[in-house]
Amino acid sequence: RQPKRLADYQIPAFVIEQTRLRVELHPTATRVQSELVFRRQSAGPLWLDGQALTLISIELNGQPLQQTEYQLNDKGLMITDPGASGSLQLVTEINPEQNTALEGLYLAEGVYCTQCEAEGFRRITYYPDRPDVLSVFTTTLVADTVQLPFLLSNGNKVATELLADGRTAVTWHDPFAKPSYLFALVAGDFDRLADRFTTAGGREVELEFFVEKGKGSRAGFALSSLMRAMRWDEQRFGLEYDLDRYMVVAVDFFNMGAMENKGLNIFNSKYVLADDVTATDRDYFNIESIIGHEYFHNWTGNRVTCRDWFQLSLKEGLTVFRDQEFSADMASATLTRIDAVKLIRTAQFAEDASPMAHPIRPPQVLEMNNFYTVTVYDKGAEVIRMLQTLLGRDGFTAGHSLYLQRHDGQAVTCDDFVQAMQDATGQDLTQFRRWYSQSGTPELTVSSQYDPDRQQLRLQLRQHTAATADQLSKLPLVIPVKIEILQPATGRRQQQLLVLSAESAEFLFDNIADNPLVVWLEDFSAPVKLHCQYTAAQWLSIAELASNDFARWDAMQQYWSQLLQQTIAAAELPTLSPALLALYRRWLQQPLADLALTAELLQLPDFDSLAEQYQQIPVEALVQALDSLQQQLATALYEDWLACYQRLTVTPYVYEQTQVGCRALRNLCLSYLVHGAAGAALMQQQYHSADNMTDRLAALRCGQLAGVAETAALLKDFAARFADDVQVLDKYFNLVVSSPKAQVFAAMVQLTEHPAFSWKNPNRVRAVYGAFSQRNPAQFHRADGEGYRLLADVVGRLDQVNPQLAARLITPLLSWQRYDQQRQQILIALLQQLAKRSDLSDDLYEKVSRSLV
Ligand code: BAL
Ligand code: ZN
Repeated sequence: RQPKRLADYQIPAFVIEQTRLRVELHPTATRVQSELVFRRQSAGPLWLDGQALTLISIELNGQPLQQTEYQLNDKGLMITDPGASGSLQLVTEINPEQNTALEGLYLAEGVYCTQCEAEGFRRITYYPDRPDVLSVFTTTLVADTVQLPFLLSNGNKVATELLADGRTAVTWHDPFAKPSYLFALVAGDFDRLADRFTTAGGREVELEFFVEKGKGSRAGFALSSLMRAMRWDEQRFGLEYDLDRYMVVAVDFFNMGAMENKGLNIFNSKYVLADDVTATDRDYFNIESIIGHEYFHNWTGNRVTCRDWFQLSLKEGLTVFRDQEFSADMASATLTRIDAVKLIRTAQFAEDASPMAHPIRPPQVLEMNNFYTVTVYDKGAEVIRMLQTLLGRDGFTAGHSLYLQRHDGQAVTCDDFVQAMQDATGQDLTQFRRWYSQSGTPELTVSSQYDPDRQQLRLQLRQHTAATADQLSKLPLVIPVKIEILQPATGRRQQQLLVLSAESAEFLFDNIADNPLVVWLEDFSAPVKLHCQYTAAQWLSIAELASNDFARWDAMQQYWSQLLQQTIAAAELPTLSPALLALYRRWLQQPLADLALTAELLQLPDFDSLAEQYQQIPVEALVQALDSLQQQLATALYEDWLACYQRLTVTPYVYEQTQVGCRALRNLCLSYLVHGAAGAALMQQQYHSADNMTDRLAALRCGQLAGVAETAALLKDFAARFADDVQVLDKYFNLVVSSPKAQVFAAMVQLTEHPAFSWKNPNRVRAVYGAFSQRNPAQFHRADGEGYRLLADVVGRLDQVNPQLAARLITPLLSWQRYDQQRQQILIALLQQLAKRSDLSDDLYEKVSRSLV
């Protein structure tokens, strides 16, 4: 199998100026007529990608083409010389009902729906399915509108015609030239929720949400989030919406979170539907962030798109950065940052250490679906954030505007983006560009020396990036390091940005009167691993004194991580120091104004964050140490957890930040209290009295993770109460599979027999097996390999149904080098078994083969 390489990029031989589609919908035989108006722009044949299509007819300029005039294979269709310009008419047939891969056009639960990014359009008709072919689309959908009253596509609705046979033909025209990956169509029956938005420039926009019948009332928050996102992009970046309509459709069958198709976003229902009884604070946060993300793509992705798929981070890194900035303004800035950093430190650092390591602009790809990764998205966003830190907010905003102005309507590269930043600010970003081509996690080692006689502070910084699976040699990067110099004795403090661009550097600070304490990497100003030899007392001081709230949380993470490393190395269980207990007590008795931050400060790091410190992960030791710390904290501070829990008053549910913080802290207290004598009663009481999903679910989760026997009855009640609600059932599945007890395996078998479970629905499969592998370290990493075998079976079974999903689920099995000999042997055997299969999809083949190199 041949990967594609960035270095081989060539401009397409033909542009498609107009694309006219007529799609006659039928469950098993949908007919797609297309007319492509083409013009040559360089030498070469006209190549049209096509997969799983039946070609019915082909005409060039109105004349049927003979079979000798074109070549057809299972990847596409080639016409050697169609002339300098002309029009090609094609008719193809597809089977949406059989399409369980959920790429291209598929039919699920009575809704026709498309997913074309990255290469799904080629499953609808033959087409140059690459992002640098931009075309103006006119699309007619034909269907029985009694069954399918809403026939939607991109742009503006321009005609509706009742046909003689009783069907209806609805035509849409999108005036903005776009690549095929942004094409969408939807046909179905929905609840519709609508509103209007007036842009800063006075354009009236119709906003429409289409959701499962009966759930229209749950789309209100998403709709209001969309309006906030539209206003925010005007105010922060001066960007207005450009069409008369903005439509969002929510479906339960979807491979990803959402998709930014021009004027017609398609969303996974879980990121649209919310009300207080069924959605948690976290769900509300995610909905606002993803609604924002897809909306922001309208400029960063749609108006200016990618030249080729290697440039994916051009739109995704930038748009994740934009959605993070939006969430920081709408919700809590500190918590938004903590969330983003947790993801980098767990999933992204793990990806760097895995056989799938790649830079944010990968140089080669076999299956593009495998590169919608935390590296491309989230490390990509960190790279954009570093540009903002280095150039300043005004400089960054000027660069962003120049980029969009210069490239509006074009398909461009990451280099074009950096060039615009450089041109707008006059700063040389030559070395900075290495972040795009170099993979791996840089390690930043820092130290400080204070000379009291000279009142001088000397800071030393050194960077090193270890070889990764894809790349042996590494070069120094430009690393912005935000610091604060604290002088605890006098309370003086100064914040500073250091820029490390060589392998090592020293920085001198004069007039430092007292022995200082340096807070390193405020706000996680670069995606690096920090090595800093502080004592436990110093970490606790930073957690108490730093000006930067993120840095306070980070100091607690470093504190716990260091404690666990030391005790695990000594083969001991950790114990709690009086200083730690005193600090925790102070925070519990007098929480900070930001209760959500207080909750984060009082929470132990999770297994994955701690595991990232190790080349070989000591699974049992980490699980035991975390259990032990949880128990010790629960016991030592029992009265304080209880008093804090009882002091925080419960008010009728509203999703707003003060209440969110209050619930977070209260539920954290409960997570400790469930280990004590009164725990079960408190948990039951909270479960039954909650007027919202956040508190109800938290009660269940606390009980489930602590192994409280009474949880079983509550879980049963929960499943029955929400038996008809798949969004909530997914939460139930998550809970069941997070049980740290061995019975979880039998419970998972039962879940697959649940009437709501379907192997064809990615949400259900993720809710069971994705959650099991990601949230249950004790059972997933069982030494006898039972967890690994289960996941390998599931992946093997899913590959034929939905290869994209299978390849995502396999991720935790790939990093066998990170575990001990016994686990390594089990994992290698499982991967080898998969590798032997001749029918393996490209998606799975790429991952399995890279892991076995
Ligand atoms: N473009 C795929 C979905 C997203 O990142 O918005
Ligand atoms: Zn995106």
